[in-house]
Amino acid sequence: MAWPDPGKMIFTKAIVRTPCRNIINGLTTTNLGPPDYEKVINQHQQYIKALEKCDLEVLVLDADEDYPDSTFVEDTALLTPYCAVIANPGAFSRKGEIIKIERVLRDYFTNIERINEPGSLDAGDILKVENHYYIGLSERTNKEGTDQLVNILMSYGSTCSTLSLEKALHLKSGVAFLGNDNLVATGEFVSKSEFQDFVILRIDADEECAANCVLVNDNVLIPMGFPNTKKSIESAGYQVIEVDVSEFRKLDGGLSCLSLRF
Ligand code: CIR
Repeated sequence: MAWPDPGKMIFTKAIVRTPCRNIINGLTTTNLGPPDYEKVINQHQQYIKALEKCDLEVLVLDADEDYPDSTFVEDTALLTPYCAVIANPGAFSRKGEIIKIERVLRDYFTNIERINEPGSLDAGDILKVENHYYIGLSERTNKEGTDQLVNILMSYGSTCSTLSLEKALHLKSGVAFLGNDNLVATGEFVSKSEFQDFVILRIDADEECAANCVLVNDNVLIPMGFPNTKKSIESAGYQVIEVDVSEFRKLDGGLSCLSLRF
């Protein structure tokens, strides 16, 4: 079957989930302490405004107290121009998040695919570069999950490659594609052979959190408080919108994790 050329991704919609009060019990590898719920809600609202500024219609799902990490919706599904792939989160406490997300995605996608046990996959481990998908093998995404995803994506005419993560939680914790061959990268990703054909905008260790930025139509959303990253992305010709996600960072979350864009 011939599938349409993905071309430059123009997003029109985003799905976010209101953080639940139970977010204070979310998974974390940091020692930054629990997030402050009021600040969390405030930052989430600013995040929604930033997406709207990028001309996205934002669907805001209700908070789900059963799942402390459920505001990090990006991990639950991979949305492509051809299908939605429902992930199978690698962390046990997050597995059930996919049930409600699938119900929502059914309104927007005809083709729904799934990663099944024993495969596990967090969609934060997938970096889309036009019609090619880089898939990170991480603590959350295993070989079986990766193999299933490769089969699914290839059946829609896409290409894939996999790479192993050494330290980062998710692939997109440390790398972002900004179009025009530009890749923002930090830490272990700067020297990965898979990325050497890109123009790498290198983010130094003191601003490593800022590598989790997102191109949304004509803007790049970056986390607030990282002046060198801001300068470097602006110098590459992008319009930047800063969003404060410091409370989410306490749970290893960043900008991309907070929405599904399509
Ligand atoms: C977790 O550990 O699953 C959440 N606390 C953070 C998820 C962040 N998601 C992402 O980087 N794609």
